[in-house]
Amino acid sequence: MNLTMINFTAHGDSRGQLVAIEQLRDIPFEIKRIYYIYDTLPDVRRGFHAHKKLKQVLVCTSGKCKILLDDGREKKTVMLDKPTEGLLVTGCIWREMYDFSPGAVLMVLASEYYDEADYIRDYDTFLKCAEENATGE
Ligand code: T46
Repeated sequence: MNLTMINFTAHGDSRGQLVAIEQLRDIPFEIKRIYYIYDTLPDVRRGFHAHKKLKQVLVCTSGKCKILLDDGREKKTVMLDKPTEGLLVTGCIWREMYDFSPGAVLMVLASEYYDEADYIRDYDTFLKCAEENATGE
């Protein structure tokens, strides 16, 4: 599984840091939705699903958290701990988010409006979708 990390430029000066994120420039899709996850307890695990069509970039703007990515053949874990770094997640990838540090904020830039029909929440159904993706069916 190839992971794509996107690095954002920090415009720092004596006052602090600023990161600007622009669709189709910094993000390889039009951004239709932004949501963020916060106030998450340290022992909480979220996600447990894949998406059919959705593309997303995950940025931990404050604190840190881990993202488990599973393409049905391989699992990889990514630590997000920089507000200047985004993780691109496209295709049929199972994801779990965990080990949120106190005060962590996970911001997600998404290519589509919220649509429950785009979620694959059953792991066996995900495995079929992942296999179809891998074989180009
Ligand atoms: C994903 C990971 C990284 C909405 O009403 N609108 C939204 O745009 C979203 C994302 C969620 N919701 C509602 C649906 C649930 O009642 O918020 C509640 C929590 O959502 P969910 O349980 O899906 O949250 P996570 O953290 O398991 O997953 C989320 C995204 O849903 C998902 O697309 O990739 O973050």
